[in-house]
Amino acid sequence: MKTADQPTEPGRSPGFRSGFVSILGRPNTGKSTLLNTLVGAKIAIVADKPQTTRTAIQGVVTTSLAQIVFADTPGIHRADSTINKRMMETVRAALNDRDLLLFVADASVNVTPKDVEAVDLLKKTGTPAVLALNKIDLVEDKSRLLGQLKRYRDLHDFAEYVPVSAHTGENLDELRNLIVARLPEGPVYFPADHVTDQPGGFLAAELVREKILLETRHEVPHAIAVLVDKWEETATFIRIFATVYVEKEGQKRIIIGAGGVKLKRIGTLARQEMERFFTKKIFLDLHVKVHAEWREKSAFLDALDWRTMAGKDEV
Ligand SMILES: Nc1nc2c(ncn2[C@@H]2O[C@H](COP(=O)(O)OP(=O)(O)OP(=O)(O)O)[C@@H](O)[C@H]2O)c(=O)[nH]1
Ligand SMILES: [Mg+2]
Repeated sequence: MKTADQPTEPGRSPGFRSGFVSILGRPNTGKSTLLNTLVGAKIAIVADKPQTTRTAIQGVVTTSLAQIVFADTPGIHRADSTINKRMMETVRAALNDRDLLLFVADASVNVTPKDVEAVDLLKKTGTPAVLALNKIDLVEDKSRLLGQLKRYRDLHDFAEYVPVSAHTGENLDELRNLIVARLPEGPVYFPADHVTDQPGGFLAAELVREKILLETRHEVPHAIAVLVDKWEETATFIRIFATVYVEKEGQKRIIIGAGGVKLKRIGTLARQEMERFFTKKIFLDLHVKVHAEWREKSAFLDALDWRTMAGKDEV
């Protein structure tokens, strides 16, 4: 499995379709889960908390007939802090120059004015959008889905309406085929085994953050950032030194837990998943540090984002 590859010299075969598709929607609707299922690899972290995804995550699906270059994005929300404003800048950037937009909505909750605002963002672009009404596995009364689809049809003239479940995989083949059918004929941008542009250090930091999100609640998930400080790799193992940043002493205590038990559990869960992804033995060394108001600090936010990662010295 390759990461951080540059596109190869584009090849082209007759009838081959390819293009760029952004995945957009309100927080927690299952955008990242959908990306992972479509790509067939866990490249974007997932949690039952809003604003899990903080930046654009690339995921590439390649078949013999087509290549879809997806960009998963942060959930559309009203931004207040510097980090939230950046997240919304990422969303806006992902609206431009795309062949298609994939709008993900949650079938298990009612449509709210915030969903209407989110759809308005897409409407302004004029780019065709497919609606994926996700989490249909949670809706027992399937007739409810018709009402939901109608609500979205009233909001926007979507190119397609597809009820799906990113968990069970229901209708995902159909969704993929509908997307491919709407892509132009084009080149092969990436080798067939390329799944993402994200560097290993970013994926590792994200996995640590995911395990913390699972273990914490209230304001703590939003106050966490993870940076890989050092990465030592051999043919058989990777040694990763990472720092978990929090904003307050109290949050540090929560993450470490009594006798360090919670931090140990977080480390074990993250390490196990890294071993599956990188297919090497992992040694993971985690430290927790307080960095007051890091969410407002531009240089620190640059270091967190895989596109602008500056390295620890510049943090
Ligand atoms: N039952 C069910 N749960 C789902 C489905 N898809 C996603 N989820 C759950 O919904 C929650 C949010 O999933 P994410 O993929 O992190 O959602 P997101 O839209 O990427 O969220 P943000 O990154 O915060 O915007 C997680 O608990 C997922 O397990 C689905 O099809 N069915
Ligand atoms: Mg996400």
